[in-house]
Amino acid sequence: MQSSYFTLAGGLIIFLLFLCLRLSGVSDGGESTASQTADSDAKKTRITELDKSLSFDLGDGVKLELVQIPAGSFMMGDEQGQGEEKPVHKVTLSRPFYLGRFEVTQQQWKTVMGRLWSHFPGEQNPVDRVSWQHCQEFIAKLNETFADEGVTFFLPTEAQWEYACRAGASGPYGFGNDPTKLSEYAWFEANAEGKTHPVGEKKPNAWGLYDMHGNVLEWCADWYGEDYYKQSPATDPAGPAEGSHRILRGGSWSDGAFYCRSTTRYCLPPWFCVYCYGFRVACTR
Ligand SMILES: [Ca+2]
Repeated sequence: MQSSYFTLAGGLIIFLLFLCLRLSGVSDGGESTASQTADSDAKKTRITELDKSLSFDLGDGVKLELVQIPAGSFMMGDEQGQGEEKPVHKVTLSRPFYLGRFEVTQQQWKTVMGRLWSHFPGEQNPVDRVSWQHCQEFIAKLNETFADEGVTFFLPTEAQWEYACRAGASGPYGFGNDPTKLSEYAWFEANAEGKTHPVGEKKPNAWGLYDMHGNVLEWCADWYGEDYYKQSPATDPAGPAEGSHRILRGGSWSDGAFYCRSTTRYCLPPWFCVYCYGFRVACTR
């Protein structure tokens, strides 16, 4: 009888040991699976491919959409414009790229940079009072965030910007020649009431880009060169090798129609920031 008790106790101990080992194994396996899932989620792409555009998930439900711009050629400059817009010359952009559908908003800026110092309030208003250098910090953070996605963000060159603003049009505006139509496409001196407005409220151009004319002036990558058009390379011009001022394009809420043309060239030192200046980002993939 005593022997039976020992046998029963021994069997029970072996069963409990087996159960412990089994549970331990399940637990290890479970943790491992959860860990693999977390890794997989972390590596999961944060880019959504839409029809001719890319949508980047910046976090907290905030998205950044860039529109596909085809490679191609156009006539850059305006013979009716200011001296620095001449001569009109043929430029070829040899590679397609993506360009922000909208100016970078204050919500996007705050999500990426963590703080905001724009003058005009409004999450969907374009970020303003940012210098060229601030824009580079924003772009560096984007490139860090999407480093594993094969994407490179940058400010557009002024050739890329003008090409995208024209969207195939040859007149002074992306929508044609008639400046009386500018109110349909832009916030500028005549209708902006002295402030920026939420992005995307006006009509887009033929390539689906909003606020290329007006709202905020947009920083471009290039150094400014007054005579650059006289010596510009015909393919993928990127501005002078050095300079003191960076390019801005498109005019702003405070500019008249003439200064919101596709070809108008502004320039300021890269550290300069007031409430007319913002930007949109470009990328290649
Ligand atoms: Ca603009």
